[in-house]
Amino acid sequence: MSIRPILIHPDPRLKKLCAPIATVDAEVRKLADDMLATMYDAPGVGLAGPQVGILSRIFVMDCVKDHDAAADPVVMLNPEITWTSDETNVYEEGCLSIPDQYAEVTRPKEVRMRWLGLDGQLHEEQYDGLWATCAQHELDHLNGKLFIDYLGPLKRQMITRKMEKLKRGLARDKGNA
Ligand code: GNR
Ligand code: NI
Repeated sequence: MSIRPILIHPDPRLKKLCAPIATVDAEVRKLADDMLATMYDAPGVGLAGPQVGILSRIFVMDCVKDHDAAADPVVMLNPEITWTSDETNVYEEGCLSIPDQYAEVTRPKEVRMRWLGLDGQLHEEQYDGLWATCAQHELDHLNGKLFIDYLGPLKRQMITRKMEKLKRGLARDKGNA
């Protein structure tokens, strides 16, 4: 299991439509393992392929907040939303690719997801609360969409400028290492 570097916005790879996963093979299982390790290390509650530079329709999530509770890692391949509630929910969202920036996003409160599991079987489950928000946030990543795309242009531009500045600093630090 290895921790992979997380891409920081703006990056063209975070804006791409990701391709479906054709077969569940050893490479996909290794990728899922690495993504879970990377997510828990960050720490975050979700991580999508493009965030580690893999433009495939895969994401991982674990929204168990209670540190004493058992972990509940979920790996979704080729995920689809098959139903959304009319009722919406506002969540203060963040993203590992947009560090330390948070904003309220309105989304359906509940979603029904269908996906291919690492077991090669189709799964379907309904999610609520942070799980539902996270699943939608991750699915957006597979379609090249970030939570800041739901904000007004001014807020989005302010965050993007901060991230450009952060990346310039990181590049400079790397050069001086
Ligand atoms: O760790 C994360 N927290 C989070 C909080 C509210 C809504 C969505 C998320 S997902 C985020 C990790 C991430 O960037 N996944 O793509
Ligand atoms: Ni994200």
